[in-house]
Formats: sequence, C-alpha cells, structure tokens
Amino acid sequence: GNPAPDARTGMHPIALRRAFADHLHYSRARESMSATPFDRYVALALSARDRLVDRWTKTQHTYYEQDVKRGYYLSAEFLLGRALVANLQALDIYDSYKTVLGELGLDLDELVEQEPDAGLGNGGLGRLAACFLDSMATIGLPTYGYGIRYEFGIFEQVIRDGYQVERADEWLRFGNPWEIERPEHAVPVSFGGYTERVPDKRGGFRVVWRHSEQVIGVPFDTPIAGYQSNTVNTLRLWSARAGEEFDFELFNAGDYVHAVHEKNQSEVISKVLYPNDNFDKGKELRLRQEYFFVACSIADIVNRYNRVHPDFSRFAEKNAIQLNDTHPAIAIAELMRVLIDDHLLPWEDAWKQTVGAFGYTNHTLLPEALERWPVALFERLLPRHLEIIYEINRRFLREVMDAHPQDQDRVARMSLIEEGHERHVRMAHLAVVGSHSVNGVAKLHSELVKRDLLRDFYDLWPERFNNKTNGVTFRRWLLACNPALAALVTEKVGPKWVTEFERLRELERHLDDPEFIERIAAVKRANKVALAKVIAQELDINVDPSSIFDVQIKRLHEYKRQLLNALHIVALYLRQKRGEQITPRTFIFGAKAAPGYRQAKLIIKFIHAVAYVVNGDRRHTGLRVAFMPNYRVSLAERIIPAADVSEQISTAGMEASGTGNMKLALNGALTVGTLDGANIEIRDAVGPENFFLFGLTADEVIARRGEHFEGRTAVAADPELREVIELISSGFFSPEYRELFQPLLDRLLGRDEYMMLADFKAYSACQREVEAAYADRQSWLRKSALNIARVGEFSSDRTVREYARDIWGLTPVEIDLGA
Ligand code: DL6
Repeated sequence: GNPAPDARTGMHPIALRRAFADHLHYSRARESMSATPFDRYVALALSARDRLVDRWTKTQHTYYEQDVKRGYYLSAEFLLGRALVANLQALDIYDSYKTVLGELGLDLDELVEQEPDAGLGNGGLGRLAACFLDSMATIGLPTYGYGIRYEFGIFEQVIRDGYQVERADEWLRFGNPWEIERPEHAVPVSFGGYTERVPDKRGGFRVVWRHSEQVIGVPFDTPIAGYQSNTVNTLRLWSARAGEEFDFELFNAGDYVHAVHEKNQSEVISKVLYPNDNFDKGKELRLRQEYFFVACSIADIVNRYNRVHPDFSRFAEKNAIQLNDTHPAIAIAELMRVLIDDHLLPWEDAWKQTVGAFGYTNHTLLPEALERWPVALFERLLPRHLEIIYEINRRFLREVMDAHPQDQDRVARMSLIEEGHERHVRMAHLAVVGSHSVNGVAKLHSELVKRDLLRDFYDLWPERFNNKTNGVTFRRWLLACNPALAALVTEKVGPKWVTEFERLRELERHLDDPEFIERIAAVKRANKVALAKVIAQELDINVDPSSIFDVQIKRLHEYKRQLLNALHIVALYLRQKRGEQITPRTFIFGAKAAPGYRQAKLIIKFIHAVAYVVNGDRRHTGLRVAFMPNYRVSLAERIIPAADVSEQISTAGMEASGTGNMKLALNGALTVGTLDGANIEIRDAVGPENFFLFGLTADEVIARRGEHFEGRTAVAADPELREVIELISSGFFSPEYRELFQPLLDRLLGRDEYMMLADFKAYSACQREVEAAYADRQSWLRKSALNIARVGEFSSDRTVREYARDIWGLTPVEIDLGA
C-alpha cells in the first residue's frame, strides 16, 4: 500500500510524521539542520490545524444549512494561553505525535514551550471566556466568540529589585499559526460627526449618521475544537486598519506625513489590552476599542442572519448574544441603530428583537470597576448612539414612573444617565434594560446583585435575574496540565470523565483503597518536585518538596488580600525565631499588578522583601517564599498540579466568583478560604470537613464598615498581630528606607477597608488547623482525594449547558463528517 497515506490530514503515525516533515520543508523552508525549535513548533501546529480544517468547514456549513439558532459570546478579553496541546488532545493525536517526534529525536514538551501564550485578557473574566469556548465546542453548541485581536496582550512582568516592571507582550512577533486572516470580510466602523434627519420614501424621516472618521475591522479567525468531537467553532478577533478615506483624501491632498500619522491613529485601536483587572479608567481609546469590536461583530451577525432571512421578525429566535460584562454593552444601541437606521424597522419591532437576543453577565460589584462614560465623550464619539440611549431611557423611565408614580428618587437611581456636574452613561443599566437575562457568576454574587447593586431593577423585573455559577474546563485544568493525575483518574473511573464530569464522583469508591491514596500522593509529590525544579531555575531558591506547597495565584488586588497572606508569613517567621516548631511551608505567589495601581505594586515589593528575609535566614529552613514572575496561563498549568493549599482569602462579598479556586481543588489542593464567591459552593460540594474556613461573612463585613471599624483595634487585641505590625513598622524589611511600607500600614491601621487586620486572627488560627491536618498524612490525602472527586459541578461544561438551556435557547448540533 501507500507508505504515507494522506499526509495532509491522515491520523496514522506515518501520515503525522510526513505532515510534520512537509510543513517544516514547505511552510517554513527549513531542513532538519537549519530548523529552530520555533520552526518545529509551527510545523507541528500547522499539521494539527490541517486536521481541523475539514471539521471546521463542515461545522460551519452545517450551521448554515440547518439554519440553526446561533450563540455569540462578545468579550473584550479571551485569555487563551497556548493552543497546541489542547488541539492535539482534541484531535486525539497527542500520544501519536509524542511517539512520532520521539522517533525523530525531538521532545514534544519542548516544542510546546515554544508557543507564546495568547494573553488577550487580564484575569478571571478573560480566562472564563476561554474556558467557555472550549466547553461550547465540546458540547457541540453553534456558537462564536467575538473580540479584539490585540497586538500586545497583558504585559510581561519582570521583577527588578523586588519591584514589578512591565514589558510589552509581543506575542505576534514570530507569527501565529492558528489564525487565518479574512480581509474579504472586513467591516467599516464609523466614529464622530453628527446626525441628520432626512425625509424617507414613506413620508416620514430617517436618521443618517454623518461620521467624521472611519476605520476598518479585519477579522482573524481561530479554530476552537471540541474535545474528540467533530465540532470546530470560530473565535473571530478584529484588528483595526486605516480606512480608505485616508488613502484618497489625505494622501492626495499632499500632506503625506500627516496622512501616515492619521493612519496610525486608527490602527492604535487594536494595539494594546488595557491592563486593569476589576478597574475602569474611563479612557477614550478604551471606548473606541469597545465600540470598534462591537460594531464589527454586530455587522457580522446581521450579515449572517440576512443571508437566509428576508426580514428581522425572527432575529431573536435565531440569535443569542451574551455580553461578557458591560465592555460590549454598547452592542445594544448598535443593534438598534442598525435595525432602525439601516434596515428601517419601527422602534418597537427593533426593541423586541434586541431585548430578545441579548443577555448580560455581571462579573463584579466593585464600584471602581463599573463602566460609566462621560456623556460629552459619548456625544463626540458616538452621537447617534447617544440619541438612541436617550430614547431607550425615555421609554424605560416612563415604565418606571408608571410602576412607581411618586418616586422621583427611584427614577434618578435607575436612569441610564447619571446626573451630576459631569453627566455619565451607566453601562450596566443599559445592559440590564436591553437584555432579557441578567446573571451573576456565583450564588452569593447573584444574590448581592439582586439585593444591592441592581436592587431597583430586580424589583421591576425579577424574572430577568438568574445565577450561573462559573466553571473551568477540565480538559486544560486536569487532563492537559496534570497528565499523571488524569491518567490515574482514567484508570479508576474510565476515560469519560473528560466530558462527563459526574463520573469524577466514582473516585469516592476507591477512597479506602490505600494503594489509590498512595498513588495520589505520589503524583502530587512528582508534581511538586517538577515545580521545585522550575523555582530553582527561575529564582535560584531551593524549596523542599516535602514542605506544604501553599499557593496564591491571581491578579494582585487589595480585596484579594495577598497582603494578609504575607502578614501571616511574617507571623510564622517570628514564631520560628522564637523557637516554636512550625510545619515546613513553601509559599508560592503569582500575580500581576495593574501598572497604575500603586498600592498593589507596593504589596509585590513587600512580598519580595519578606521573601528576602525569610529565604536568607540560614538557621531556619522551614519557610520559603517564592514569588514567580510573569504569572500567566502557562505558568498556572505548572503551579496548580503541585499545590497542597489553595489561598482563596478575599474579603467576603468582594470576589464575584473566582475560578482559580476551582482549578486548585480539582488538582487536589485544600482550600483556605472565606465565605466569598464560589468558595461557598465549593465548600458545600467537597464537605466542610475538607475545607479550611475562616473570616467575616459578607454581612459581617458590611456591619463592621457601618461601625467604622479601625485596624488598630484588632492590633490592640492580638499580641501576635502587634508583633507583626511592629516589625514591619520598624523598617526591618526595608532597612535601606524604613518608611517604605508605611503606606501599607497606614491603610491597615486606619479604615482597614479590606478587613485584613479584622480577619488576621481567624486566618492565623485557621492556618494552625492546616498545619495540624497536614501532620495527619492519611487524613490529608483523603481530603485531597475528596476534593478531586467532588468538584465535578465546577466544570464549565455544566455552566455552559445552563446558559444554553436557560438564557440562549441553544441545543447541540451533530456534525456529520461524511455528509
Ligand atoms: O466571572 C469571572 C471572574 C470572577 O471569577 C472573578 O471573581 C471576578 O473578579 C471577575 N470580574 C472581573 C470584572 N472585570 N470587570 N469589569 O474581572 O470575573
């Protein structure tokens, strides 16, 4: 027979080997002597991509042919990380390629390391979007992701003298083998100018937007493969290019240099991701980014619908559009504009389709994260949208007044426009009014949305509000990142757990089998040894794999309380100095601070200062502190499998959900946590005896604030805490400048807004329980196994199925490759 059957798409090892060689030769023009590791990575990625193409085109064609209802996930962020392993596993060729490459003397893991992370997001919100894409494709839902192709994603963090320094993330420098540019589907996007009423054919008038600027959105498509299924969905990211107007008008007018400058101005729109997590800076360029990708996406959605539908009467029946926070909320006004101005629908008809299509997910209660745009800015950039928002508001407030005739305060509270010396558009209110569904991301969070943040809206439309507790994809966060644990799980419960999370429960049957428990321990041990090696290489710190690996990995934020963790490390250090016996522990941190967030950056410096003292203490070796620089998806994949303890210690009521908490529990770490976000549901699932709880509840936090609690009160009542604060205050951790950390202490001792001192004693006591529990090895391992077995419901497959059923009205579509 043929020695190389179908090298382009065949799955036989011979075909795989040939495909890799062909791509190295024909796509990279390299011989095995001249090829770099990156060339080999690209050759492998292209071989995988080839094998997705048939599925991809078949999937899209099937959606078209069956005219299925589509779901659209609009998100300013997709924190994808690397794609190679996910795609090889989706295609079920990971093992074959490992062998094939091995025969060529190549190490697959080494090629995997060549891929830069796609870091198009800040933290939880962007990573959730990435997990959802994976789940939607795996379930077989006809969905699309829409976002921005940032040329620079989240900055690269380097540490200099304990301080964070930011570097540009040039992730596209060497090219991206996964994306396909589709200039033929480019969309013009307008900004500025004014609106005009012109007579229409029916004796009425229509509004025309005379824009002053135009940019072009060019789509780049990335395949999103379902796990071992035929579905391949599309993530479409928009890149900004200068519009043709520049070429004709400005260039011909002779001012070449000015014209090139203007061209640059329009292309900056998709240059860089704003590096703020849970914070809105209100920059004009940010509003441009939001409108840019929303206008492109709505145009695309409407075009796709229009190809098969003669009018818009079935738009909402055929399209579900989910807003990932308010960043894309302008889509509500944009769809109204397109339907009314371009397609001449009456307002009522357009509004019915709009509300029917949109759903809004809220991801935060923090006031500093809620988007409010100055009306003046809106008017200058998007004059037509402001008119539409005013009209939405006028009709909406009439409804409010009908329901509450004498309540002017309520009307002012609910208005889409916030009055004041500068008027603002409240994007969350626009999102609620223009959507048929509003959801929070964990039970507590959804309750607080109804009770506090959007209470008036909940009064008016209780049926719109619902909860969708977050989840994470088990493909990346167990199967790919922890192959040894995944293999053990598969051995015990079979391979189906990868897509049927309920099966993890069956692990509980093996809990009394000492051999199984020992193997879990061995896997954890090996993962810790591997991470210890990375820590030694990167930080030149030797850590003991038998110590407790205590992990806090997430964006740096005061409410996430990395500082509370650091204060406790200081307390342990003092205990050790006093000669107290402490359980050896390695504290591992990973966190980026927003470049403009001074307090957060000072906390990074403080952790490094504590690490310097603790790690440098030659007489005591029990404690180690490792701050791992440039925390990102691919680094999380190495840290999480090695964790014993998961720090989920946010001030209660402030972390909407958290998702790292789920990943760590899934990999057998025990949580030290507050009753916040999804921690509450994780504790319920794994059992309170397998979770270390401490701290004030959300209601207690509110009560304390009402009582004007001050941190110094807690210090006065706790000798250990006093010693900690005094040591820092003495300048012990910053001898070169003793007041360095005074800004941290001032906030703690005063309002203690995040209740770090208020919760210190409880936290410290809880950590003593952790030590005691770790000392009982068998019991600890059992708790660890129970965490793995019982967190199935935190699969993003469950979450996405709930969205599909309750909000989107979507059902899976079978893709037949033979058809
Ligand atoms: O829902 C995903 C993720 C939650 O897990 C985090 O708890 C929450 O902080 C985060 N929210 C944001 C809000 N950003 N804005 N705007 O990132 O969402």
